[in-house]
Amino acid sequence: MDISVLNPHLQDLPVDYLYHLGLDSTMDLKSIFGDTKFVCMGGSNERAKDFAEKTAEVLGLSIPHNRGLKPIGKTDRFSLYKVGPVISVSHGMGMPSMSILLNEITKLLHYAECADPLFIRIGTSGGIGVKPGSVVVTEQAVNAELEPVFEHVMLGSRKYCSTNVDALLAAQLLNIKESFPVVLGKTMGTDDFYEGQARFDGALDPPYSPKERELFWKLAHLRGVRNIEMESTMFAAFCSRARIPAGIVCAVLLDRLKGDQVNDPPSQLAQYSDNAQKLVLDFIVHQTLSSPSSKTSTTAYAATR
Ligand code: R2B
Ligand code: URA
Repeated sequence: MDISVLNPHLQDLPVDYLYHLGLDSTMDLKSIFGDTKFVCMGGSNERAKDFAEKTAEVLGLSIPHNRGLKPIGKTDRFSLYKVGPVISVSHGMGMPSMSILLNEITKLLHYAECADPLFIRIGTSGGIGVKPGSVVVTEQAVNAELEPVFEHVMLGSRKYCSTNVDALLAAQLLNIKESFPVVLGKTMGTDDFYEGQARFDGALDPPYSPKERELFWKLAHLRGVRNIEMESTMFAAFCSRARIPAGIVCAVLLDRLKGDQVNDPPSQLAQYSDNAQKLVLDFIVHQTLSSPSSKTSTTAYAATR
């Protein structure tokens, strides 16, 4: 990790409490997290656990059979698992939640003296002219105005940060062969699921017409946007400031050119999400096999709470 970009004020804290994770800097974080290579984040607690279990399976790591895989730290906000070189953690919905997680995970890895982790968001999204079940690998995140910037208000003024992701990581993810379509595209990150994503099925009467929406979809598609979700710009901006290589891999749950409601059967939606997880798992296996230094742990870490 490039410590030159980290907050110098952290040195003045006798103890840094990572409040939302239920961990702090006096703990032996190095022995648990020091060998982390991949930090994989998804919205829900269940999917973080699911991904951790699949990671153990594909890397051939054993999970203590008497206790199963247990989350590390507290779980009222996020659920965090460590399996071999992989952290699987939930980030909740939206940029404020993602921001809290990114700050605390980054500090955690710093205190753990972790060398060069990659951060990957594995999410769900609405496609723009992309079929459900496809996976979009983000080439750049854009905001709800289709601009590649993340706006952050500090001390009453607006600050801007670019939203580029790691081009090499995106290329490596796209290189993995899968049985479902994997496409490269820009990802629009919004602060709302309903009107912020141009839906007509929110609770309130939208202040736009179907014709206006159609024009917006055309413009977005023309600018290279292939999916919409709610964390990408914040995630990309944070990782770019922190100089941590970042990738965003999202399953498409529905094509927004065809509708608003996420109404495929739950088993079908779960299959779509599995596709995004599978692409990242295949990437991790590929990287782990091609880099022996990644094979540092032999067991899935199951911490007590
Ligand atoms: C995708 O799905 C969630 C909303 O349903 C949100 O977290 C996102 O980015
Ligand atoms: N997540 C979103 O943010 N939007 C969608 O349409 C589907 C999933």
